Amino acid sequence: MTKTYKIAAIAGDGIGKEVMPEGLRVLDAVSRRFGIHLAFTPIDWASCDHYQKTGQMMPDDWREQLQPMDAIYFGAVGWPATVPDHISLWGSLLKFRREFDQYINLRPVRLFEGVPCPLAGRKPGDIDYLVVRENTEGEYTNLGGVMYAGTDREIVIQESVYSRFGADRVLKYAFELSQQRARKHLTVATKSNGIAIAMPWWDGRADEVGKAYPTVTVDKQHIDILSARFVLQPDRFDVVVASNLFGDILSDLGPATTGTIGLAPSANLNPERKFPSLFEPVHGSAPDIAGRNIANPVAMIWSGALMLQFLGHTDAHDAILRAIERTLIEGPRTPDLGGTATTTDMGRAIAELI
Ligand code: GGG
Repeated sequence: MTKTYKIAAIAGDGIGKEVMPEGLRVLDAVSRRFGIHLAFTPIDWASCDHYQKTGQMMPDDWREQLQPMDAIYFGAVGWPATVPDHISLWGSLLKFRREFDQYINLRPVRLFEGVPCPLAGRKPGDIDYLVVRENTEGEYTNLGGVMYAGTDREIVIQESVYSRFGADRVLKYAFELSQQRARKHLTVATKSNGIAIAMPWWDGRADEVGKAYPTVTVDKQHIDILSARFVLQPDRFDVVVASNLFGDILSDLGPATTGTIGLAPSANLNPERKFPSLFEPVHGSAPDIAGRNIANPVAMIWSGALMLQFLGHTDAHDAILRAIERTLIEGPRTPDLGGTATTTDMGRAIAELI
């Protein structure tokens, strides 16, 4: 009997609500073509609207509702500004990542044909790498506090946390991924000259874990020069592994060099499949363009392709990628790509090519 995949569809906030229908449109087209059974459960919580109605981002039984799902398809979180960003993020996305142990955040960066590159002289093929971001610890913690609040002696402490368990598993994942690729090259993002305890330790874990992968070449780069090389020499990169904050920044910078972050997808993975994994665009809720139906739906659609690939349907993933590639060459294009098309126009065009 054909398996039916249970997918939670959480649009969230801002442009999440506009790109989600296009992601679902393409998933519907591809599932019909490949005979894949997807059963979507639309969810309106994990949103600031829900917070404004109830005082919390998610219901108390969110875990029970999502645990039976095979995957979570997520739009964006954060907006309107009456809900502070740290409340919306910690009340939804960061909860999913931690409590469902989605410790890998895989973020492909690729320059497509037909998309003007802001870096002079770069062509498709020159920018094609994967950012592997540690997704459950590092600089993203809520450990710390404020002393002498409101006085001129005010002190704020925010701890970063790195565990051997956490570092080793993301490094192992990145080495294995690098080993499967043609170039077999791994860049380890560090800042061991400045962050003088945690980052030399992180580099040491990379050395230790890397012993099992002798075919992978490794270079460690300080985050500052690494960021400059994303712009100046993007062809140096194949797989880049980074702690949570460094990975977050690099995976916005990388797509910006490919023309628009509106193209960038991501997969928040629990590789052991003990918990559902979550697939979402890299971009956020984009209040500046929300409500105008002009957001680029490609990141959402490509994230859906990553979801199908993770569920074992590489053929369906490839079909979506081909449809995206053709649309980026032939149009229609949203304004971030220099066009005048709507989110819906672009989503429809990609779905029609499936
Ligand atoms: N679709 C992703 C989203 O809503 N991102 C909001 C955001 O600020 N994310 C931060 C993060 O990925 O850690």
